[in-house]
Amino acid sequence: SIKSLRDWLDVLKGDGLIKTVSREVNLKYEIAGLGKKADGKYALLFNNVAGAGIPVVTGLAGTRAMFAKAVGVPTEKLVEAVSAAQASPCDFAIIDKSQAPVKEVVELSVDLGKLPIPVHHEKDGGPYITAGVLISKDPETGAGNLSIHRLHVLGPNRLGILILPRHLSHFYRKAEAQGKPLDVAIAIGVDPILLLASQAIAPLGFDEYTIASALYDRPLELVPGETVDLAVPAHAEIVLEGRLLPDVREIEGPFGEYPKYYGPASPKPVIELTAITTRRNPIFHTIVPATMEHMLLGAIPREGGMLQVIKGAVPNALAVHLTPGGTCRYHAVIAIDKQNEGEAKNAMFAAFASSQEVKRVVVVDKDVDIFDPVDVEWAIATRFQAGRDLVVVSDALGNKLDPSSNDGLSDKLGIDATVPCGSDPFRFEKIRIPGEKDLNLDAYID
Ligand code: FMN
Repeated sequence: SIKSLRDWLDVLKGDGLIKTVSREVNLKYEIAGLGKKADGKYALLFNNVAGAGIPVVTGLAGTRAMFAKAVGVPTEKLVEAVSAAQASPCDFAIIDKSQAPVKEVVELSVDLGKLPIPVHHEKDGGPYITAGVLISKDPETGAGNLSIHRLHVLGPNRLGILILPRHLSHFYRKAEAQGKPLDVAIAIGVDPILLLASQAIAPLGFDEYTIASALYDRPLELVPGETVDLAVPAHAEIVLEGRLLPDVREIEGPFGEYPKYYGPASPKPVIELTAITTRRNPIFHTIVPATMEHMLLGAIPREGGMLQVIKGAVPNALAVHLTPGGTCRYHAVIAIDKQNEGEAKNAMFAAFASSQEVKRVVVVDKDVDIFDPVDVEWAIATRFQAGRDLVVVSDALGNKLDPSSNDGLSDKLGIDATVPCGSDPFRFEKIRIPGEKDLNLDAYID
């Protein structure tokens, strides 16, 4: 199985799922524009980036099938595999610096100008690192954490960062209350497994490195940082080390985000970088915001975590899908094998509880394909009555990047599109033509 970005690029090459661009491309808009065109089809490797000696890759996994290939499971088992990894975490391993490719080049002064950091959207505040896995630790308990954050280049060794109210913000608040900086490291150029693990919706104190190790099916190899008290992925292309400064805020943004709107500019925390370590001839990875690479990274681990929580409440829940039209975050569809009246509503509550971003949940029966928006709408059209089956909760915590929210305060909508228990089964039986599935129309046409 893979253990680095390079391993993954080899797999993509073998499957014809990466194309190389040798023509010169601009960091401003051109890489993002081309990445967007290839979105959901194949990865792009830019070998000739104007003004930069380092190649850029984007679209590492733009389909569920590509993520499943990385994890080594069939596509329909992907969410289950992520969920299982979270349920049975494994130890990581600390290896010696001499064995760690990411330590081939070590520099204690950082000049971000040497990295090929793209500008993605028209109104972005500047170049952004979008595919950095940020490593941090709880300053009190020492528990580790991984998360991805948009990082605005504010100077040669300064990054502005958006920290939504989750685990990193918790650590930062604790450090800041003591007037201390918080050590962080940012790994750029890792494989889809580590990217997926970083997105796990795990309880506070649950180290995502252990979920990654479970997904790799072997201990993820880490190596101590040079200037920070953190272990970093030994096979990353690039690791930036630094610290989140206490009581410092600088303007970060705007930035074109996954809901296809700009996150506004405002004062945000700042990371001061203290070291950069890389492989020889590193490759830089950028995620073009709002592409399927970005959306699925959000959806797959969330679906895995959500399914666990939903099954805890409704054991006969079957599957959950965070739909692309709902930004792969806001709209969930849950299939249940309904046994008791009311279960659909319990499944909704569990979904809302498992992820603060979810604002609409549709619950359907097992004869509905939750990945097919037409089938889901059909269930709503024919099995749902608003007076009976609608749930609305006002003013819960949602997502600040949703422009319809009131700075993150968001209403929650539940739609029970399941057939009421005790209904006449014939009334809700889907029509079917026997043998249709196996008929080959082409064989009949003259
Ligand atoms: N979360 C943020 O708080 N700020 C961001 O700027 C941000 N950017 C992201 C960019 C990408 C490409 C992806 C895939 C996710 C991003 N996220 C961002 C989401 C977090 O990384 C994710 O919710 C993570 O699980 C949070 O981890 P935590 O709960 O352990 O803190």
